[in-house]
Amino acid sequence: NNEEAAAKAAAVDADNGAPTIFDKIINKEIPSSIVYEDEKVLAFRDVNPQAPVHILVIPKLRDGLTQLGKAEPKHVDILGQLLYAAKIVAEKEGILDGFRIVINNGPKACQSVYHLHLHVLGGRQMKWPPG
Ligand code: D5M
Repeated sequence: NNEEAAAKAAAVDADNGAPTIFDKIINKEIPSSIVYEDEKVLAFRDVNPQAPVHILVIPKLRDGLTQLGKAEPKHVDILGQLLYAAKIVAEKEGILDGFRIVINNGPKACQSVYHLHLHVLGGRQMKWPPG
């Protein structure tokens, strides 16, 4: 029935700790359009852009951060580094006058990849509230 199907889909969508496609991007096993990279952080263009500029900023080491809701005190440094990298990316892309950071956490927020990532969106007039 519908309820069963929905529960099944939600289970698949929820965090199961499995490796994600972002590992392959980090290891350069699949191509991506990299915008910024340092020792800890990688930023690349989203394949399904929702704005003229749509870049994902991720930690190279997932370290349990499948989603923001799993953050612990040990993650505070990398969380700060990700946010600062998002600012560098916005600057590089010329959208410092208006950009948005989004983190989808869990099935109810439409998270689809369970490796923490910040969406950096800009290059158009953004609307509020978001969907
Ligand atoms: O966002 C996950 C995002 O990841 C979604 O916007 C598509 C993007 N994505 C998925 N696969 C790739 C590859 N291979 N390259 C670039 N971007 C990708 P979420 O917040 O989990 O819904």
